[in-house]
Amino acid sequence: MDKILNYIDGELVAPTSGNYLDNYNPSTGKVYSLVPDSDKDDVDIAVAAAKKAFKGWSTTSKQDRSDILMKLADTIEKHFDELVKAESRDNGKPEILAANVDIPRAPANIRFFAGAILHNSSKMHEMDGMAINYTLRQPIGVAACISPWNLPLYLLTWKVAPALAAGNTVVAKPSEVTPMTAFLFSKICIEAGLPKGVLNIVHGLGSKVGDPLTTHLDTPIVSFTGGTVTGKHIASVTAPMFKKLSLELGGKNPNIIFDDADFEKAVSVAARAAFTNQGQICLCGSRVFVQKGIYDKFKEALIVKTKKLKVGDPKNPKSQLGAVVSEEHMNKILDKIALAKSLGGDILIGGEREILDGELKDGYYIQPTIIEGLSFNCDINQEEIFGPVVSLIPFDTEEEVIEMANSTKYGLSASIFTENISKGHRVAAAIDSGVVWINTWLLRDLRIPFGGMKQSGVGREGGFKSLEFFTEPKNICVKI
Ligand code: TXE
Repeated sequence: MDKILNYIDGELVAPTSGNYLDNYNPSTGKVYSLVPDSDKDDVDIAVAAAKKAFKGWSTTSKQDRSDILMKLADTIEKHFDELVKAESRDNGKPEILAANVDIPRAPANIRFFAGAILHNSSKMHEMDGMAINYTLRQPIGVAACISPWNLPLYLLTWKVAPALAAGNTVVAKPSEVTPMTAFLFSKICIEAGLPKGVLNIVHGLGSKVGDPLTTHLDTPIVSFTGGTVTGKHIASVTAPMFKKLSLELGGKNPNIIFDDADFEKAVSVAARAAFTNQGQICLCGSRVFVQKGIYDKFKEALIVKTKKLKVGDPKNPKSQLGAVVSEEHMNKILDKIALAKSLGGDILIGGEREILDGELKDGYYIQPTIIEGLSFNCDINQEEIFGPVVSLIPFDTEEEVIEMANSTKYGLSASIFTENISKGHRVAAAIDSGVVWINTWLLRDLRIPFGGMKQSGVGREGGFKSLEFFTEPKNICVKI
């Protein structure tokens, strides 16, 4: 059985304890590799290596850092097919999705920040001819980057790239549920000639690796993407240590369809926003609010569209949905569907585990599911399900839908469908979320400030916001 290794100080190494955890292929429900069950000892060694490498990396010129990162991006592309297959096998997502979204975004993230660091500038404040203040933005030290299982390589590189471009060194902890592409990425770093210790990857559990990493005295910056409960814990342990903290957490995102929407577009995007990646994207539109004038027509069209979605072998290019990430997660989603029924919800389509044939029979497949008839403030419409489950909620007026959309503790993203441009702007301004799309979903520009309000997160990533996060401003006042 393949053994994944940690990447520390430029070398691929076994965990010091010698212990491993099982790594499952969600499409078959079978163990197919082993992931290091690392602990504090491995974290200490990795942080020490990153700390040692900081001096050299932070004083490497921006151009040289940029060149090395560009080479890293090129090397990822050399291994494109291998990464696509690995991401799909590790996560359960269709290969076609990994090929179109996950894996292309990894080199794109790296190239984006490798370029951005060359175009960054800092501020100057002039004091009426008396003095000038200028602000240096300097790298901070070792960044702890913790990433989740839904978009494994995509989100790992989204953190590592700006941290490294800004001149920090990194200890990363990928999700123990989907470690494979991070492991392949560490081999790619070696192939591309990334200097030793600049990036270190320690695999293992949140409690045994994540905790010692986020609370380590030598990791002054912590960047985390994952669940809100874990984010709250990380905030509580890092705040007393005065660390710089960025949290990208969950979402329960409203998708608002007005009567005057471009109907076909709204239906098609609503299906995509609900079910892409088996609904396991923090930006998924899991609450669809439809204005009453088109509610029945919209519902029928969404059911027809959903019926056509093929749940199947992730390797089959015709499969639009693959497996969800783990047995535990599948059971959590199925429990939520059972709860929806017990609360009086009608399952319009789906609602069951899908059993496939042959070696896929034990895989974690769930039918795309549409629920209606539940109040906007019940558990199903307030808490994240993070699976292929969407809830339909009718509304009358703009005021009413804004109130319902804003009723959750989350505030990550929202979509609004209307052909009335004034209404689109007005509702967008009134929605409590960090990202709002009008007449689209998940159209990402890497320069925008990306992140959530309320319990969806703290801080913003993206563009120069990421470079700001991964640097410390220092003002220098010069008397003239
Ligand atoms: O995430 P966790 P889980 C949501 C989704 C999902 C729920 C829980 O609703 O059902 O979160 O998923 C690491 N200190 N999202 O339990 O635990 C962990 O090892 C430091 C939304 O899988 O938050 C992994 O690397 N790190 C989300 C990472 O945190 C710790 C994507 C995320 O795992 C830790 C994923 C600790 N004490 C789930 N405990 C999104 N926003 O996209 C765990 N980790």
